[in-house]
Amino acid sequence: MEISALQKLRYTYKPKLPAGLSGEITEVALELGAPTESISDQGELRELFKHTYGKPLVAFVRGKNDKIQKKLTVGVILSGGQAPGGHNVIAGLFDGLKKGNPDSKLYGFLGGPGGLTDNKVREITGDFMDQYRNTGGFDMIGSGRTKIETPEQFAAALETAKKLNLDAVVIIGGDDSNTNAALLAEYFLAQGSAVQVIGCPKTIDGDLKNQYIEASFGFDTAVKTFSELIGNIARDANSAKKYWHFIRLMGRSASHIALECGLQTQPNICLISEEVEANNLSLGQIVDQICASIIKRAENKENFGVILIPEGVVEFIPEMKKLIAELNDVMALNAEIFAGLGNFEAQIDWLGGKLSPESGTLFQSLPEEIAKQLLMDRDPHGNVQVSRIETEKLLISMVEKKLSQLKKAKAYGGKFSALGHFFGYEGRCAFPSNFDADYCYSLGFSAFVLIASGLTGYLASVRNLTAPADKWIAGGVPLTMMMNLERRHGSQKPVIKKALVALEGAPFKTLAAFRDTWAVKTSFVFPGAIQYYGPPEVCDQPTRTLRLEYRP
Ligand code: FBP
Repeated sequence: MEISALQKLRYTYKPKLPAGLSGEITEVALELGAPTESISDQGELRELFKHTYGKPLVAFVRGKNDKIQKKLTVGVILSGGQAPGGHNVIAGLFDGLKKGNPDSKLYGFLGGPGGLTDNKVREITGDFMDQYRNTGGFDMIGSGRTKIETPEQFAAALETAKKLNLDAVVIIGGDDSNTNAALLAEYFLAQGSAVQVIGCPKTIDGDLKNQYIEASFGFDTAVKTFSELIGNIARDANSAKKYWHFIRLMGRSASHIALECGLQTQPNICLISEEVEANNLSLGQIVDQICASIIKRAENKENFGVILIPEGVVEFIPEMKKLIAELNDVMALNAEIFAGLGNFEAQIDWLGGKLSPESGTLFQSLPEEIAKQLLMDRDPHGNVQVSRIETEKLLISMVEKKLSQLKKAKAYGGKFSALGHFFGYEGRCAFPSNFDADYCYSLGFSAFVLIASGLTGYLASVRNLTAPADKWIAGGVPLTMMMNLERRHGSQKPVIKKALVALEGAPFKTLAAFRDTWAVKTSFVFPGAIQYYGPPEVCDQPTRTLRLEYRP
């Protein structure tokens, strides 16, 4: 198969490692911190994670490590949505294992966590690995969203680990997948098994972060890819001067992606779901805000613009949130009946009277396509699949309606022509930026060191990310340290806390300081495509979010 010139060149890219991980492998040692606590619910979590709770933070330093050359057999899983750099996590893990001991083996579980429970696996050899270095995508071994939750699934995972003689499993995933990693680590120990479990923080959504995890991998490349596209659209809008572009951006719950793209491109409007919720905004109020900018710009003869919409916003508008929660409950409680209803009309008939009066009225008022999308299947973690709800179209139709009313009342005299876009899949498999290529490789290498050092129930961590890569600080964070109890499917469950956009944080405050100007005055910035070769200020810059959070 012919490959592109860029891919060929990327194969030769040597990811940068933090100083603590480069040099002689026998000199990568561990520095242990004090015992840790979970973020809340300490008593309950200590009880639930009897074997893994309270472990110390770990940093890698130069020093003697007599365990590092042990021969190991490890299995790796890519879990959940694709994120640029996943292949480099595997590359870092593979190279670490082979550096430690050339006889160590790495297996890749196929198609996500289901590969572990169903023992679908392939060995990762050097030749196979080399075809995927510094490439995007998860196609090397595939991914999946299977949640390991039943006793049978846990037992099947242990069975596979025994059959393959595994020393450890590495789970590359987001908050839900790493919650699973924590449960699996605990389960193995409770069953008297020595199989270790290590997680790596992945998700373009950027919501798996905290004091010790500065960013999840994939976010950097995805936001740079989306920002390039948004910049191109903004320039087209500024050239043609005839369209308003409503651009929905992936990110499920959190608005980190929209916020970062907003900071990079300076659109007229950038909605932030967390702010919508905090201010208790209704759909109508959001539409009013958008119309205010359209009207002001029309007065300046600028009948064009760019609006960024986080895909999760529907779940943060209190009235929509209530409706979705009611639909979730009704659909979950009557799953079989609901699945048996032939079509949308039958679903609507059946739903009649099952929603509260307010939610029923709101549901009726939605365009048919949106109502249908709200009734689509939930994901295995019980989430509504927001990537399939076309909020940009909903907002366009509501804005059109409002503007035509205003026109009749002579309160608006502009022209309004809108186009909808959705960016998500475009950015999830891009060639990882140098940042993600280096970060992911370092995470994979860190996972190896944690395994070789005999640890379990840890998330690989690489910090100080706004500094050059050799100054990064690698180590591990106990998974239980990031957990709390949350209500899921009607009962309290231990989960890793999702990081939403902090309204008191520097990235949001920066957007808030400028957006009133951007709403009226054309202020677009055009970031251009990710560059892989060239000066570091062009190729290796971390996101604005990271720089604002860690280098104010
Ligand atoms: P992860 O949290 O698993 O990384 O996935 C994130 C995401 O890309 C969301 O931004 C998006 O809503 C969702 O996956 C789409 O899911 P799917 O890939 O199943 O269509």
